[in-house]
Amino acid sequence: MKAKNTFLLLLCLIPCGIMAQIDKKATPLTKQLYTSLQQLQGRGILFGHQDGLAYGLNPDGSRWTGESGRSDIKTLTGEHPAVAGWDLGHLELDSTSNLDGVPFELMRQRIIEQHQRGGISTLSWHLNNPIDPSKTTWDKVESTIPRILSDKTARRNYQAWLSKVAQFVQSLRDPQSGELVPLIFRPYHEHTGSWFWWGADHCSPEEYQRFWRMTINYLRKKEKVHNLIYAYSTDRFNSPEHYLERYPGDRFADLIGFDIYHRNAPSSNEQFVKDTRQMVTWLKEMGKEHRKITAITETGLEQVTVANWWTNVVAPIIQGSDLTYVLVWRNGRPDHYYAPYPSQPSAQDFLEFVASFNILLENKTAALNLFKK
Ligand code: BMA
Repeated sequence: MKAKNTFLLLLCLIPCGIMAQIDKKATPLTKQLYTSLQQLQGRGILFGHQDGLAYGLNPDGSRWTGESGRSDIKTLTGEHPAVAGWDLGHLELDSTSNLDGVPFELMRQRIIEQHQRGGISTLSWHLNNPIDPSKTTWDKVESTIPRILSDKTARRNYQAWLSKVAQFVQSLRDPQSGELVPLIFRPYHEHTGSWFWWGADHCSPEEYQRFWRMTINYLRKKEKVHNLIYAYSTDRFNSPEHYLERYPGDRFADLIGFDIYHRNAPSSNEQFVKDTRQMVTWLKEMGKEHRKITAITETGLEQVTVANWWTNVVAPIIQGSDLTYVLVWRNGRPDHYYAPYPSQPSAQDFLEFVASFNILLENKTAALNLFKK
């Protein structure tokens, strides 16, 4: 290409905010998905549900599990969620099921089906503590990250866990084309809080960043994983500086997002909208500046106790936000669920939310052909 043309191309790309993926060797499908998600910004928001394709709640509030082709969102709307959330916790222990009882074989199957329908999957990882694998993700063994960074044996043990993640994501292939399924990988989330062993009180910002970069480098370079889009997601934050305090750098994240839960509704409704709207505004600015796509990577009001929560609380937060997706947490138990199901008090409002606020479920997402070549 002539120098002048290259210059013109650059001129066009920079203001459009187009950013190449951090993994230069990403598979063509992964690159295509990332480009499609960039192009989607401002045009519609994908709706996600954690574990939504693995289990949920019946209209009488009891649990169902493992049924093929079922999800609570589909029962209510006729379509699966556009984004399926999954958690790899306990894969590192060689368990057959994850920490919430989802068999990894079922997860593998559902991720492939989700891809075949034109949808996306995202993976979080509530892993146990690599320094003492008998301790859960919530056990704060002193200085886990500093020890992994400084002690060779600890690092090797941790990297052996990463190899299991690599093996899992590299086992996800479209049976027709044989191509690897692209995924959004979102490790070490909510690290502005301190409830996980990688949280703010348990390592310095610099240690967190080094740990993150080592993790991504190991997956990319040692394990040659090239079907991941990397998501960096905090919990609540009180300024862009706070958000970016532990950010590993533009070469180590593709998507930036945050997790936020609504508690004490309805008295806190207004405050929640105000605070979350502020974070979404900052996120949009940071997304533009760093040329990253953005998402609310986890949210929800437990038991969706406000009947018009979707149109009255979520809608004002996400309007004009340019977010790529919003994911609600799992429908785990009758007292611990975040998505509506038929007969749930907010079910009607959810239908209105989807229809009126450009919320994309399975069908519209498939029509976008996010993986087109
Ligand atoms: C939490 C709860 C827990 C679950 C964990 C990891 O928010 O849903 O029950 O084990 O996420 O998925």
